Amino acid sequence: MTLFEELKWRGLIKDITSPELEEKLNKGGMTFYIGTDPTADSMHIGHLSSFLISKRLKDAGHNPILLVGGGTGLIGDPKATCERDKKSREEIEKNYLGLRSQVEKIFDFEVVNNLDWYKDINVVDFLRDYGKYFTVNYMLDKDTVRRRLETGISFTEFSYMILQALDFLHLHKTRGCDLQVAGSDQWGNITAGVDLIKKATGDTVYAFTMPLVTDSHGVKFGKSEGNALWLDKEKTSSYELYQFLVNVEDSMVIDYLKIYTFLTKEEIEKYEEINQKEPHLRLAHKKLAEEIITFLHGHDEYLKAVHISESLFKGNIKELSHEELVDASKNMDSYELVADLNLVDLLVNASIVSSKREAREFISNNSISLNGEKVNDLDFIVKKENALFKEFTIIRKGKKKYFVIRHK
Ligand code: 545
Repeated sequence: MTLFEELKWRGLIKDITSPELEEKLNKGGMTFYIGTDPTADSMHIGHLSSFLISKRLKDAGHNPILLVGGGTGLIGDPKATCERDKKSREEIEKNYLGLRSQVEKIFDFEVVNNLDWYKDINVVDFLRDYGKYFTVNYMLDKDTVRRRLETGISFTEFSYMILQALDFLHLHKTRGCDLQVAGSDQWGNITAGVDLIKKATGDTVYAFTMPLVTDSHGVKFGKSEGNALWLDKEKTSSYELYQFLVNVEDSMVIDYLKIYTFLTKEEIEKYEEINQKEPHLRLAHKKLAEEIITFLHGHDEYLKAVHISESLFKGNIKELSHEELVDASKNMDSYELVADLNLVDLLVNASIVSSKREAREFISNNSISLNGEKVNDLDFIVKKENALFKEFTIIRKGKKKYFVIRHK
């Protein structure tokens, strides 16, 4: 398969600016860029898919530039619904530094900051030299703007596309950048750049976008969870990532292998076959988790996540290290205990059961374990001194439900 055929097969191509891009992509040697605004100090799993494309293009002989929008982050890409809350310059700077170090660590690509070339442009030059290339009609025609005319869009966010277009022009002039890549929501901003470059230099440049990654109900990938799935393992542990990935829908797991891993077509088709024959083994899910966690945090982190998951499944809580317990407990409902308390009251207070009667019932029929040991003594007292590391009492209710009691 050519690169373009592979990107198509993986479902990574939604819109392209012109058909000749296919041949240029297959030939290699293009300088391209993908940008991200510092709306947080870490990317989350929903942003990974488009950034992985930059590695696919680099591996195919293209030259990547990653842009973190220290400048555009101060303006705010207009959202579909409403005006963004303006973040302080300090917060944008903190997010910029966090995001920059994250993308440098995950992708060993050069990272540029568009604040670097905005800060030297004064407002008169901006309006004269760049504003001249944009008619208001053109800008109103963009979906990103049109959909906000009802609720109102500030001049700040209205101008955003000019800045993103300016970036593409700047990178084209200074780095020979001829290609921008992004998720499909960026089509308007990207084509603004393609058009600006045509007007300002006469050159033809290219872009393609990838489809938004969702689950089978159209919910953005990683958003079905309550908490966001961050690529920073201090925010989202490898174990939490593992739990999410091994539980994605069967109908979607093969598509996710295409989008989120570097497995070959043959390897993925093998998993497709196994997944149809023996879905209960969840081998495709485990491979998805292994590939993503290993890519992000290294194989040891993946092995740790598997160890935690297997220990909890078997109920061997005592073999978990303190760090593993911290990670495992992030996925559990938790309750804080400030003094020793009998088990029946604790189960009720922690909403593990709905009544004292139910508590006695669960305890009597052996459905409650503490730190891996069955407890069926109705007068049992839960004590800090018996807690794991004097900190955790892990309560298992039946086979699957875990709760963490944190002893203060
Ligand atoms: C700014 C200046 C440029 C080129 C691009 C930009 C950023 C772009 C944008 N991109 C999105 C983004 O998300 C914020 C959270 C990321 C930590 O807003 N105007 O910054 C997302 N992008 C990745 C994909 C995207 C897009 O980072 O392109 O489609 C999500 O998958 O929404 O010169």
